[in-house]
Amino acid sequence: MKFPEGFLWGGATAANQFEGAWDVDGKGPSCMDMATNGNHHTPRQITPELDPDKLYPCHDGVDFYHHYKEDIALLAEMGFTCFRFSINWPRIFPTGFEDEPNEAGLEFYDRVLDELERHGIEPLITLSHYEMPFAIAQRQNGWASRETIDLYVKYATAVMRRYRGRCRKWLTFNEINAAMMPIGTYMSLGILTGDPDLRHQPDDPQLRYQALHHQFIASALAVKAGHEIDPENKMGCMIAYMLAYPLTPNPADVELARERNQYRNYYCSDVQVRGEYPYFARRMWAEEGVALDIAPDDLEILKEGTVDFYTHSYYQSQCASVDASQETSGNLLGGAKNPYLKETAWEWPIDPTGLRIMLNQVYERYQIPIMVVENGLGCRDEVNPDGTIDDDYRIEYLREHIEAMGEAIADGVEVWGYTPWGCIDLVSNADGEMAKRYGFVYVDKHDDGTGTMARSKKKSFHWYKKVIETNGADLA
Ligand code: BGP
Repeated sequence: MKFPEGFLWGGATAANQFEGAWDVDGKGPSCMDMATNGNHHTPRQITPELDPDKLYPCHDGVDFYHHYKEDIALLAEMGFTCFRFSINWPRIFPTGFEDEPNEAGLEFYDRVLDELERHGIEPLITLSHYEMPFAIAQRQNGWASRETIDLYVKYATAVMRRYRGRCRKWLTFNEINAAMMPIGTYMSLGILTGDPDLRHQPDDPQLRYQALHHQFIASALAVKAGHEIDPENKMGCMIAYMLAYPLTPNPADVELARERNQYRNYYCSDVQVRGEYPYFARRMWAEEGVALDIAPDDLEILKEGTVDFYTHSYYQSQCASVDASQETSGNLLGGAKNPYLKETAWEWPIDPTGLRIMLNQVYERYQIPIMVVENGLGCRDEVNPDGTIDDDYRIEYLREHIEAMGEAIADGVEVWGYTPWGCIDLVSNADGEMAKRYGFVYVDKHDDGTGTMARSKKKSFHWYKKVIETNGADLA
């Protein structure tokens, strides 16, 4: 297996799950700061007022804010050439409505970038990873309001100006297609419906697709601004790729899988890569009872703000079946169980070949460079009495996915790099728990909020170091 010269090897994190220090140095509360902990069976609750009797895992995260030097040194020790992280919007604009950015917040990322530069690690920055200042949700219902576009552009511009020349790869929104599902309503769009259940928000496509339209406009304006601020900036989209297979060769299943792939995966990336709504949008809107309010200049803005590269997360595939009894809601994306695949303890099907398939699908459609910016196995880790952690299951998962990505590259797909998720353990997103870990580095923090935050290397740490050293040649 040979990876291209200069292939970027790294890992990925998100501010709200990682940084902690939620109210330090002038930071305002973000939407996810108002979400309680949960687990696989108990959804996180959105509490517009903080409840002193509840636990808010994002408040402390794993305290990257105070451990960044040590953490980046660990990434460097593994040989990282790229680190994907997000900037915490309310650290820069505490409510979103200020005219001037919070200098102390900007200085934190100066320090992070200093450390990365010292170690020769290239940053890849997500401007908004499931987060916005909570005040925007409260005052104008997040992305439901068109006014949020200006607040985002102000923030994105301030950040891209400040770090001009220090970061050359930017992603406008994490998993922008989360808005295609009810779970995206609060998590991605900052809309307060009054229903506290983060995962099972009321299904209101009109509200979600209109808010998503505002995000598309904001993304296109940020892409344009990024190019103006520094012509060397590469601006990317980020899609949660939900690969759907037909459960059977019944043409009705095949058709359902086609539709799911189009709606869930390509509706958003067609807008961001091609600069226009896809041909199938009209029918989708009609079927979902959606009438978009599109302002006169919007379609031109979308055309002028197309991205330079495509990035995505990939964790699992799913099957589509017209037989309702086959469909389960076990994993986040739903779908029918695939009898050929094993599942994680959190019921996410494990499908490395799916990564090769989807990379080919995306490249065939767009012919622009791709980065796999999230992938990984979320599971429990046991600490041995001597403090070591033998996470062979994680090594196996990653090895098989790297192999599949290598095959896609051999197929001819242009892949720039690989940044597996949660390279240092962090708070899980959908469930808000610590028990579900992804890292090469273990963090001593637990679901009840206890723990020393001490970092230790898992077996996968040493394995990934060797993978990077040999540019993917040694995956053993
Ligand atoms: C993606 C998100 C991440 C992340 C990951 C794993 O959807 O972009 O923020 O957390 O999934 O999901 P979870 O943390 O729920 O296991």
